[in-house]
Amino acid sequence: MRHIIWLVLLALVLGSCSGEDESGKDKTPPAKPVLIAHRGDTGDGVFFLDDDSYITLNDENNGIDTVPEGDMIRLSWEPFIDNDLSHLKIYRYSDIEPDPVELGQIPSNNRHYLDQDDLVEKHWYYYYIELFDISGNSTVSDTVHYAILSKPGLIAPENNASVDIDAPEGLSFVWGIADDSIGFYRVLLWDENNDLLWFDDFNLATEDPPLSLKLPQLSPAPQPGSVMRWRVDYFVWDGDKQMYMGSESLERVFTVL
Ligand SMILES: [Ca+2]
Ligand SMILES: [Ca+2]
Repeated sequence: MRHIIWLVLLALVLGSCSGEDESGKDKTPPAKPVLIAHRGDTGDGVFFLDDDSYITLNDENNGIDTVPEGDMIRLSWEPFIDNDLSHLKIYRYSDIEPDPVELGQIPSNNRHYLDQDDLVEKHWYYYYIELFDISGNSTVSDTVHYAILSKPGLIAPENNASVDIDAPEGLSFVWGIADDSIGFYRVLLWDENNDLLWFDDFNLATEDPPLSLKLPQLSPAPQPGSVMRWRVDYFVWDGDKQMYMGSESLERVFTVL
């Protein structure tokens, strides 16, 4: 008898804590998922999360963005907090497809989603997710947006080149104009540890293509044999949206002689 009383008490306690109804089914939806808006780009420096804490922006933590691998948009979100989660659905709409489209469904332990559809350049795409728990309850997130541009084509140095950065003429990064908009280009250089060694912005004025930027003397000087990775990002301001549209070129590597 004592066991039965304990079991009844236990059931009452569990029921009142976990949002179950009389049938024992979980009715508590997940906490609202938080998508990460575009915070800026690699090279922009720090982004303040609140008054006291900031992060240095990189390709991983800058929120919704494009990627070097293709004409894609990568969506990311804050870690989910519920422990009874199952999966999430990703939705997208835009000016050219105003009704939200379900892009797919992925397990809830993912931190990113890569939209690899045929995205149209200079169109703003809006995304939100719906997060489900194992009982089928769901909660919809906020909405974030981004627009991609065409990618700059890299010209020199060739991929996998061996480069003497101490040569008298130095090392110039050379690329082609991405489109006919008035924007700016950012050349980015990383070392093998994925640390950003150098970047510089190139504001297009009247230059004829191809465009180029010369690598300055780095301190400390890269060791011979070290492998460097570089690419060129391209940005065009959208006055209506008050943010940049962006693209990231394919990445190349070279070895320091
Ligand atoms: Ca639940
Ligand atoms: Ca970017």
